[in-house]
Amino acid sequence: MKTSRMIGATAAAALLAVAAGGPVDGADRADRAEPSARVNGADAVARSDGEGQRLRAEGRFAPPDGTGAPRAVTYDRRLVPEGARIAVEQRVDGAGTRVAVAVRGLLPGHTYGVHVHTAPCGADPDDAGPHYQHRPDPVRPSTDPAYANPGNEIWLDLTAGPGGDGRAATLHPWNFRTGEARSVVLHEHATRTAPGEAGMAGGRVGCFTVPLLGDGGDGGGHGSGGGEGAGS
Ligand SMILES: [Cu+2]
Repeated sequence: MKTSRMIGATAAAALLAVAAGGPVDGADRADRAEPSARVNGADAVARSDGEGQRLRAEGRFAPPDGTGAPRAVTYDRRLVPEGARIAVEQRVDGAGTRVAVAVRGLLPGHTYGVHVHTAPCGADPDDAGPHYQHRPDPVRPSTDPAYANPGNEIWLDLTAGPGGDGRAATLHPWNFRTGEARSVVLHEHATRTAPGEAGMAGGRVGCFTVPLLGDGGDGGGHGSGGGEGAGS
């Protein structure tokens, strides 16, 4: 499972560079980005090409207000300052699912636990639900390392650099069940791995709603990870 945990900063950069000019990779350009790069104000764009499907979503953190939660919501303005930015990019192809996250404007030097969760963000940090698991743990909350591990979940822990920026990426040989992976949550510290606390990363300090691409129910063959070699 170690091999699926991180594909490294270089790969993350490559994945996030696919859509040029986003607010994280080019924050100074974001405010004058071409309107055509967005779809009716919904800052998530999905498309298909010969290499599979891609999705890119970007957001700017803001606190919840009386009408609900913004798409990127901060629950802790010290660790996730208002105005900090996040971009999530996903690629689904024969190799499986790649997810990359890039942030800007977080607390320099701080390490965040970051995971894909099952539900959209809300005004309440718990609204995002539990971690997405490829093999669901029958026990909740899931703190058994047999299930709460970076091969069975998407962990994107990152440490903000001196300028508050950070990035992480993963590759898993499976795809999400459609509609069951809907947010990326930032937590207050790095993700634990010991039995009884595996997957825990402290309080939820930020959340970004992303309609991550699933297997689409097109036969269900993706979930087993068959074909394409690779293994692990
Ligand atoms: Cu989490």
